Amino acid sequence: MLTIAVCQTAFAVVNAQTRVGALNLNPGESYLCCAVIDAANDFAYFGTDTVPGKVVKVRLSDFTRVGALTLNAGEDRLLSAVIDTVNGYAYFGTYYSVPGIVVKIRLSDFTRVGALTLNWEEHTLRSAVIDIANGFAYFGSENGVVKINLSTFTRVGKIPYSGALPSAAIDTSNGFAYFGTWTSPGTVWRVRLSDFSNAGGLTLNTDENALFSAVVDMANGFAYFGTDTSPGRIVKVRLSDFTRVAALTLNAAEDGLRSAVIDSANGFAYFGTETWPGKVVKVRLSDFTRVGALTLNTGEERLWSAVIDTGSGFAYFGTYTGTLTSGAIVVKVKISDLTRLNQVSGAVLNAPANTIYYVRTGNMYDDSALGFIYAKGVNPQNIIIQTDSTKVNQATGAPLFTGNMVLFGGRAASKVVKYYEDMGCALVTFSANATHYRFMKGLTSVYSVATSTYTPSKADYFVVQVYMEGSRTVFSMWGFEKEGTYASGIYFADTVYPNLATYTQCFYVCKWTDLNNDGIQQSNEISVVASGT
Ligand SMILES: [Ca+2]
Repeated sequence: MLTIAVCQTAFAVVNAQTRVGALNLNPGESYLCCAVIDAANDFAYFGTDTVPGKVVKVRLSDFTRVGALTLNAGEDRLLSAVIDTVNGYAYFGTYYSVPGIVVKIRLSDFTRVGALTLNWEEHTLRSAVIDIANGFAYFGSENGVVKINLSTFTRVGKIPYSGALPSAAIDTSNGFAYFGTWTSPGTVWRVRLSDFSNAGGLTLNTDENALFSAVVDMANGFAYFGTDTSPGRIVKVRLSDFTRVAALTLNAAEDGLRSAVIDSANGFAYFGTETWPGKVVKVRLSDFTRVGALTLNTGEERLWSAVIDTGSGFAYFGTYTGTLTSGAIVVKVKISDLTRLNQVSGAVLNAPANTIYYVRTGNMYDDSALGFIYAKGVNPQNIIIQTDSTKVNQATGAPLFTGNMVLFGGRAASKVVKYYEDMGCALVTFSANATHYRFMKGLTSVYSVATSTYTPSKADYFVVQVYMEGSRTVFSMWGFEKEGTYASGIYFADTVYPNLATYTQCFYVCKWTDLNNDGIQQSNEISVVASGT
């Protein structure tokens, strides 16, 4: 059941990307040029283009700034970074120092443990990659690629190149690193890691200039380079024979691809733009098409750094901004999910015994709807109540268990539903204004009902939806009022379940009208009024 007084924050959703929130850093923590992530320990680290450089530590789970580390004098303007999550160190490369410096940070206690000064001409370290297994990092300087032995923290050697190398990506499985040049057109330089040799250059086509971002899809054998052009272009390079396969020109005003992350498992890459405000452009790798772009809020501009936590399904973009009174901004973006309703078959109904959690609210209408769904499952499952403090955090509504979940009732009835709506995870959320109840997808109303004519005992509305929280599938049904929630159960049992394979959208908003005026929800009185992904 829902009440009129409910008011909630809505989130911008475009093509299954959602802006979840923004974290404003402190004054002086400006111009985020590089970032690394330690997802297992729940932290990301952003390097600033300031004098001296700073490293800002962000905890991912609650999206808070933990602290900042100010480097030594001369360790200025951090433009590149790599992380060794196995041994617990991050390395940041300086810009504009002559010679260049690589600063080593211990992650466990977030301290600066040393710095390596390169040769005098090896400055402006714009890019870097790491080969953790073999213990080497490679920094792109304005005088070539410099190899560093991480265990001894010493300079090993250099492959000369005259000019800037703004992007880099590494294919450790085949033993190559790739560096993108700041030229017109751009060139991809390949470095063989086994003997640290120049393995050739691939010159791209006209207008494929200034390769400012790069990612590698090791599983499928491709690299993708983003250009600093207007509009931005993404060039796909096949690694097996080191050839240019294709290029994707983005839409107008999707300019200057300064950052990129990849979700190889799900087959997407995300590019951050040099625009005001910034945009995150999503590209599907399987057919190399632009899926869509998420425009961030005013002030969240110039996305020069990014990291991704594919396990939780979030990416984080750092802005190249800052003033005397405000630092840069880290924007959290939910990248998933496009989970289709028909996936409920495998994720819930046919799941092994006792792996699924049905969450009761304690309200008989919600829990009656639970019964309709539960009865369609092939195995016995867990039925819990939301007031069980061993299963649900009573303060936040966060589930305290792993496993897929089925939820009944709206945010006013279920604290778990409220939790997922407020964290930006739920696909369709509830909103009420002065005149309407609304089913929202981000900031967009997908269906609204005038409260002046709303009579739930005669006609009510509900949503059936499925979405992901990281690797967890959440199957959720709720109505504006109890009549709608109850209707969702009978509708699933009678109409959805027998035709589940045909339900290829992520959410369905339905209307029940008491056609025979008996005060009871029959499934032939229910129809879909909106659906989508
Ligand atoms: Ca009826």
